[in-house]
Amino acid sequence: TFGVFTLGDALITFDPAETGPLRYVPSFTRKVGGAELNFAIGCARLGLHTKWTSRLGGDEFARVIYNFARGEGVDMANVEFVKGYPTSLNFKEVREDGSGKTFYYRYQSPILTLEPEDITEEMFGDIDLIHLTGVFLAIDPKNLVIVKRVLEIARAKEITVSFDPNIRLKLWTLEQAKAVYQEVFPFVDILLSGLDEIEMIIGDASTEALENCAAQYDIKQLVIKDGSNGAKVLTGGIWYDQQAFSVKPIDTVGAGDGFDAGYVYSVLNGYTPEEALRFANAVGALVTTVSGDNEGLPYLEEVKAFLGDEKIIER
Ligand code: KDG
Repeated sequence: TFGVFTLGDALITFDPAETGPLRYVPSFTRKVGGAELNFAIGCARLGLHTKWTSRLGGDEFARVIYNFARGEGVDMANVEFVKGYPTSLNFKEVREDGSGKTFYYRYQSPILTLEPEDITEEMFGDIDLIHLTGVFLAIDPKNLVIVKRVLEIARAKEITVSFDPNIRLKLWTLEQAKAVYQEVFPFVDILLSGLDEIEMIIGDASTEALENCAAQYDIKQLVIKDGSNGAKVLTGGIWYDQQAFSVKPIDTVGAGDGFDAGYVYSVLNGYTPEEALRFANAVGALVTTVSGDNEGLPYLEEVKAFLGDEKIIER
């Protein structure tokens, strides 16, 4: 099997018991979230050996996150508990169409204690791909130093790097984000961006602008995710695209992370660009059919059944 490395912050996510404005929602279900952890769980469910590097608080919620991720089969060797730091919280508002809003209580995240020296070459011995996202970078300016260290190790060891900008304007400004992405993009092999996000970053999502972006940063696969409109990839100078699957979304949060996991799985397994987009679209679609940021992430046989490639006997 292939080895995947990611790093990032996790949160306790409070999913609303009802749709509609948060102020009218009296009860919530306690769940687990965090973009990079969602990705890690997605990879683990598809059968990849997935290492998640993180720091958790010294509270009860930290245990919830740890046990949840471990139960999902994520490699937790690089995860430590830090006393005195509370677990960050995320209250979600979900609308009827499954889209939502985020209300963070994220002021002193335990991941602030992660230092560049904590990243060692030994962590990457069995790693074939490194996946990073903009959420970790948005949490603290120091995290760019950590990410650069990871990227330098990736370059030295010739490990493929995938990156999702995952813009969170509640955590930093677009100007800050753009300045940091400019430093990261030259190291990225596979860029997995939402259409709206790439438009924000490069100011224009026309074919020409995207091709210039890929050329400027030498991005081997520029993947553009457009939700229910499907996805496309520019690779080897050619565009490929695939329509999205039609599902009834309940909660769209985490769909992009699921897509990333599906795409990475496909690349590692040598799928063609069309096959990779189709597989990743399927994972993203399935995520939206279940409430929670990662509960809907499918196991490999579920994706295959969804795609009609294999049958699951249900009764
Ligand atoms: O991509 C899903 C994430 O946004 C969610 O799980 C919470 O990590 C999170 C964040 O910072 O928004």
